[in-house]
Amino acid sequence: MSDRPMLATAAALAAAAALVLPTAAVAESSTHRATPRAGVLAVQDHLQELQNIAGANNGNRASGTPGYQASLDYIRGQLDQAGFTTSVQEFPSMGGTTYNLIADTPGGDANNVVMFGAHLDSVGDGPGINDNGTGSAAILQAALDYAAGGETPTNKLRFAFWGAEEEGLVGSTHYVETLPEAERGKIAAYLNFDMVGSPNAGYFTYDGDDSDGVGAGPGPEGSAQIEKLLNDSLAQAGAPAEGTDFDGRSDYGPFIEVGIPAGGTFTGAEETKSPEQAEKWGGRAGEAFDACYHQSCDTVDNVDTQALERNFAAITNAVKTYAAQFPQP
Ligand code: PHI
Ligand code: ZN
Repeated sequence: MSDRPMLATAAALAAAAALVLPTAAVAESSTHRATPRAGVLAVQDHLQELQNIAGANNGNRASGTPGYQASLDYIRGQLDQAGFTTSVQEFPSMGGTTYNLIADTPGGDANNVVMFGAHLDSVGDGPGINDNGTGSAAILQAALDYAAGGETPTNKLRFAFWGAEEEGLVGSTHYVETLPEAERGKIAAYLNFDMVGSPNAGYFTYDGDDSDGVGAGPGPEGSAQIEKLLNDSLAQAGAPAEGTDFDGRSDYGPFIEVGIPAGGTFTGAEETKSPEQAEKWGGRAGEAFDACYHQSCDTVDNVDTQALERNFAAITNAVKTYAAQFPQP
């Protein structure tokens, strides 16, 4: 492609945006950089954008609010521009209406779909940047980076941004329950990312093989392989992971309930980091992984960049690996 039409488009976009955006938002907005960034720097740009959105909308991005709508519009715009096929699924929650955003690669085998999901809603008390701007921004950028590579996947990739997780996994439950049985059978795997930049980070992968022997049993067949792939990535990044039980506290719950293999990573919420964990991962023993969990202080300052970077590396590796083949060889 010659650079002339690209420049013209960028100039037109900038001009159009300047008309509608307040000056403060323009200054920090990633969408107005001359050269959009890639990788974890771009993930951080998305987080800043979500923070700005909350700031302009009563300090939160809770499902059913204008801050949620603006978050969805932002992410959808990025994916549309990169050539994904996006759709919005409406559903009721808490007496109102809210939405899931679904984005598919145009290519890939529609009978073998590998899904990556994150909840996009915050609680009402804060901007929800670690919970779960991090998971949303990380899978968004993994999708954009994959698309920029120009490869056609063997399996179709589907990225889901769930609404109303904080109201009880409402969006992901609605998606799975309304999916016709034949469509369910085409979903080879579901990978979930909820809180992947906790400020006093732990490194957890969902315990697909029940090797920990605690709480819920193993996930559907294939879950153990997902756990292994993510464990290998985190170990390589210098952060050997522990298991976290498949207890249904995030959006993978509805998927494992219908027998779809699942996995994901997590850096900890309100629980306390043990001395052994602080020894292994650094950080502060006796303190919460995320002391701002579900509070107004869950801002861009509530994110550990190294944890975000390591989890983003695990996500991009899973996208690349499962685009080609699931489970991994
Ligand atoms: N979904 C919870 C926090 C949470 C995230 C718990 C991941 C467990 C796991 I694995 C919330 O959004 O509050
Ligand atoms: Zn939450």
